[in-house]
Amino acid sequence: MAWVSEVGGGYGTTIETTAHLFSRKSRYQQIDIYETVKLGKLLMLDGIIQLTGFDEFAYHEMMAHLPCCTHPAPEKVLVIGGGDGGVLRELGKNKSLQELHICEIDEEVIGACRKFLPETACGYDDPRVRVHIGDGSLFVRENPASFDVIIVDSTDPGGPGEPLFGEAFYRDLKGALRPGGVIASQSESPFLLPDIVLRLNAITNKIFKYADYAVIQVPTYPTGQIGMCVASDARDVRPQASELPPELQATLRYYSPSAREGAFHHPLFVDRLLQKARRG
Ligand code: SPM
Repeated sequence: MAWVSEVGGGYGTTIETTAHLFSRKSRYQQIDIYETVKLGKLLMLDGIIQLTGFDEFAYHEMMAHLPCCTHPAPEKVLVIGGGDGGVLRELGKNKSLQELHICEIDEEVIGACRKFLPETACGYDDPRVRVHIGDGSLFVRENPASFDVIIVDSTDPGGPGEPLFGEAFYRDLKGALRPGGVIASQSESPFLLPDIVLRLNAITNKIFKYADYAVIQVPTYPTGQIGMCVASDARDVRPQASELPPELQATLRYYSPSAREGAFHHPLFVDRLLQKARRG
């Protein structure tokens, strides 16, 4: 038995493991996959918890279905990052989507997850999936007016995901949307990283006509939650624009119209942070 930790900001999250299934330094980052005592499989990149089998459904359902339900009729979706395949798995449940593109910089993350996390990486088996290996920030610049929904499933800033936290990238994201398009991006925890939450919300409010911030409960992320920016030039992003088919909704454990509504309601300190972001 061994305990592994994500540490930072003066404290840490520690998980008890039973086996170290995969460990490799790729060209971009350190990739580790563990079997744990209580939380199923654990994926870490550069020592940062990306998912556990225990609660990955919460993050992946919200990141996939919330933006797709913000668009009235999405057909073509792009995931940037998300090499573990969890967002793809959720998108694959939506049969009205026609093309599921993913641009992941680190091919070795995909290979490791397909081998050791098949419950999550099964998303790659969908025939609508097209995999692009490369830098997501370049991919969106090179593919203008191409997608109805773009989902940025990044790790934390500081590693290979660093370009995905800047204003230039968000301008390119907007440029890669088709008319009516919607973006959603991993936007950190307001308890843990309020400066990043402020920065990302200031960017989305500046660039898009409509922008908001939703929080997802994910117990194994430090502070137990993570946020997502949602933005569009076409419509307010809080209301649900399209329904999931009942047979899809029945497969879910987190996303629902009421969970969506609740995710946009915040405690005071977060509301104040978002007001500050709106002022720029
Ligand atoms: N598909 C799952 C990938 C998850 N990406 C987000 C992980 C970031 C978690 N960081 C939380 C902040 C503390 N380091």
